[in-house]
This record gives sequence, C-alpha cells and structure tokens, in this order.
Amino acid sequence: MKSTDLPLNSSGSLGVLTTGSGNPVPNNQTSQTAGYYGPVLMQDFHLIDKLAHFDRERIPERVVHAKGAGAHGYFEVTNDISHLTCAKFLSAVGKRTPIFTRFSTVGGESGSADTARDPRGFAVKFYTEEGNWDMVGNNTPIFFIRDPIKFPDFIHTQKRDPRTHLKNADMQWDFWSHVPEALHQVMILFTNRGTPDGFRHMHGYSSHTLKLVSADGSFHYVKWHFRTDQGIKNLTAKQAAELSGTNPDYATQDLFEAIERGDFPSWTVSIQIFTEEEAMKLKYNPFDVTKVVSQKEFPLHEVGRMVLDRNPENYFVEVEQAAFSPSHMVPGIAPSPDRMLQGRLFSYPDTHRHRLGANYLQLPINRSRDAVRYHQRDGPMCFGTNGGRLPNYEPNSFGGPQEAPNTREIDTRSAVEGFIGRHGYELTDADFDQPRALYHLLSPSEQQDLVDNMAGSIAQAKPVFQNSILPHLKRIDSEFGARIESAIKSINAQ
Ligand code: HDE
Repeated sequence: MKSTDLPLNSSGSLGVLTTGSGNPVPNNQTSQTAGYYGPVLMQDFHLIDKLAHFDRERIPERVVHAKGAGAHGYFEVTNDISHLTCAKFLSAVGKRTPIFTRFSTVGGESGSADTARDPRGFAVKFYTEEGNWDMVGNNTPIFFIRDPIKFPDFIHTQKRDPRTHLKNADMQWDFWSHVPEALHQVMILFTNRGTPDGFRHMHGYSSHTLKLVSADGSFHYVKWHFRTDQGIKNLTAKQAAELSGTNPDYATQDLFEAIERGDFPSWTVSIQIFTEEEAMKLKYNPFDVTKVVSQKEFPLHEVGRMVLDRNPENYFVEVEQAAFSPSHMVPGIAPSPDRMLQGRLFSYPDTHRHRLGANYLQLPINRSRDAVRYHQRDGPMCFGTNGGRLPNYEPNSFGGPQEAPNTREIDTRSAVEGFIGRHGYELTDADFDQPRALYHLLSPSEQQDLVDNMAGSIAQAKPVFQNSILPHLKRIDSEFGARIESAIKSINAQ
C-alpha cells in the first residue's frame, strides 16, 4: 500500500474521475435535474451511488480500543532462541519480519482524547512466512480481571452510564470494590503510567503467559516484554487533562510526525522464561493475568527489536480495518491455559466477523504474506480468486493443500485433568501482596501522584462506594489506605 499503488494511467497521470464501476464522470458539481427548477433524477447514478456510499462510510468502531494509531515496521531477531521455539521468524539472528503495530486507548470512542487515563493497547501483527502472529497486548503487564465471563460487565463500568450517557465514577468504584483482584491494575492506572506521554514512550506486554514450543513438542512458558528505547515518559494528571482539551489527538500526531521526520521509534523485545515445573511452584497462579511474574526470579532475555519506520498511506484501510487476534498464532507459539487468553481466542475473530465481515482476513492489512490454502469459500466481499477452480472440500482425490502433521502436534502436549465445573478463583492474601509491593516500589513523589489521582477519582463516586473501596485499599497497605482516605476527606471538604 504505497502511493505508487494509485491507479496511474499509461501517461502517468491519475486520469479522469470515474464512478465505482469505472465509468467516466462528466460532472461532479451539479446533479441532473428535470429543468432548472425541476426535481433531481433517479437516473443520475453517480449522484445516487455517491450519496449511498457516503451513507455507509462508517463501519462499527471497535467496542473497546476504538481510538488508535498505527504504523508499519519490522522486527529483527537479535538473540538466538531457536532452542526454545520452532517459529521460523525467530530462527536466526538478523532475520527481519515485517510488522504492523496499532496503539490505542481502551474506553473512549473513536473521537475521544488520546490522553485519557486508561491502559493503552499495544497490538503487533507479525507477517511471518508461516502466516501471521498477532501479539495483542497492553502497556501494562497485568489486567483488571482474571475470568473472561466478567469482561462485558467490567467494560460497561468503563463506558457510559445507560441513562445519562456520561462516564460514571460510581459504576467504576462499585465494580472494583466487588472485584478487588482488579486493584493491582487499578493502581498502575492511577500512577502517571495511566497517562503516557504519547505512544512512543511506553512499554508493551503480552500480559498473558504464552508458550514457546520446540519441534519435538517440548515447551516453555514465556511472557513478552517490549521495552521502549525512547524511555518511559508520562504526563501528569494536569497535563493530560489540558491536552485532552487543546489536542485530543496528541499521541496520534506525535507518532505520525516522528515517523514522517525519520525519528523511528523502537522497542527492545525480551521474554521471561519458565518451565512448567517452575510455574507450578510459584506462590500465585502464573495463568492469572492480574499477577506479574517476578523479574528477579525470571529475568528478561532479549530476543529482538521492533522498529516502526513507515506511516500508513490510508488510515481507514490500514488502521481501522486492522484485525488483530491472540488466536492468530504460528507453529512454535501457543496459548497457555490463562482463562482470559482462552476467552480472547474466541472473542477477537468474532468481533472482526461482525465489524468487517466473514472475509476480514482477505483485507490487505490482515492478509497473510504467505499463501493461504484452505477450503473456505464465498461469503460477503470475497475478493481474490476464491480458490479458483480447485476443489472446495478435503479429503479429495485431486491433490491440493496437504495437512502439516508435525505442526499440528506441536501445541497439544499439555496434560489436563479434573472435573468439569465452575472452578472460581478465591480472593486470597496473594491478591494483595503484589499491589503492596508495587506501592513500596514507587518513589515518594510517584506515591503522592498515585494517592492524588486515585482519591480524585474515588471522591467523584457516592460515599457508599467511597466506603466500600477503602477496606480493600487498607488491606493492600494500611498507610496507603489511610492516605487515600484523608485525601478524599479533604477533597470532600472543599
Ligand atoms: Fe481485548 N478486545 N479483550 N484485551 N484488546 C478487543 O477486539 C476482549 C484484553 C486488546 O488495535 C476487541 O478488534 C475480551 C486483554 C487490544 O485493534 C474485542 C477480553 C488485553 C485491543 C476484545 C479482552 C487486551 C483489544 C475490540 C477478556 C491485553 C485492540 C475490537 C477476555 C493483554 C486491538 C477488537 C487493535 C480489542 C475483547 C481483554 C488487549 C471486543 C473478551 C487482557 C490491544 O474483541
């Protein structure tokens, strides 16, 4: 998708204006009418088609992560991890894979402010020779909830009140006081990392534990970390609030302009690695996405570098139509049993079929750079050859694409046991240990910002919700809880 893809004619010009069906348009300024004062005519196909297409210009925006910006670039392997995975794009130092990355806020609509307090989406599509791998992460190493069944409820609390169509602090703090395992992520959100200074100055994380799988089927658990080479830079609550009024597209503009001037942002990509045995010995569940895995115990191993060096030519085609899914995986990368990840494996392709249609994977931005050979056919907006004259079923007696038995085996080697049931997570002290450690990791000024930012939000909720969240904050750390309580009191007294 370069400007050279424009339909230049043989003399190198863009040629005459046409309708969608390629017919020359003699006049694009004046509709056909019956006489000077007469009505507009049905036979003016160009007018009718132009208005009808315009009426359909919007596709549904993403239900979450609606506001975002994207860029093209590459991933380059800098350290050999071929002993851990048979993924071909990771097979040799120096190997480059084209990528497309989209950053986003979560809760706001497509026109909302880039500087809102919110996690940031960090989604990377790797166009490998074995199809696409999508790393659909956030700028936080953890998440609010740990069971996908809670996700629609959680998101409702972040969106608009069904009656007033306003954001509502009551809904947010009510939900969080019922789901206190969220408070680890809530604390990150209310530090200044909740308002990053654009998209270039933040890290990205897979957040979930994934698997790297070798050709013999053995595997290691990994967490992916994309650490910004630009350095972390955050906005204060005041700066973020001002920018949301003066330049709501602050982060989108910053990314675009940096790439235009050749100041290409990059991220150092690393993994934490642990075995199944080590995973089972941890004090917490390594598949619970509300938990970090200690970097002291499992340090980062550098794998490569991600560089963004090309802006999209067309926002709608490349950014709005980009369809990421954690279920787009290559041989050598596989899911862990993380319940949230398992839920996401279903939810993303489902949203794409609704938003873009059943053939969303045929769109240029989503299409595998490796040939796609399958027996899916037809459906709305089916472009390309649709399999041509090849048989549309398998097995058949006519040759055609063969199964790849070795790759099919790779991700199926985990044992499972137990009874089918709703095995709920208990809230335990372990859910408060990591938030406490996070609080103590912060510098005094970072602690102060956290207290001010959080108290400012809680104070907007009704007293009943202020009171229901405080015991949880005190359970994290009594001094932290007390500081929030007194900050709320002084805001209430103003
Ligand atoms: Fe998403 N999420 N999510 N999410 N998410 C979407 O997919 C969903 C979660 C993330 O730039 C949607 O195409 C469920 C965690 C990013 O296009 C949707 C659950 C993490 C993006 C969806 C989660 C993410 C999305 C909306 C709980 C970080 C934007 C439109 C089980 C590790 C990707 C779309 C882009 C987008 C569902 C939780 C990251 C509805 C059900 C955890 C970066 O399918």
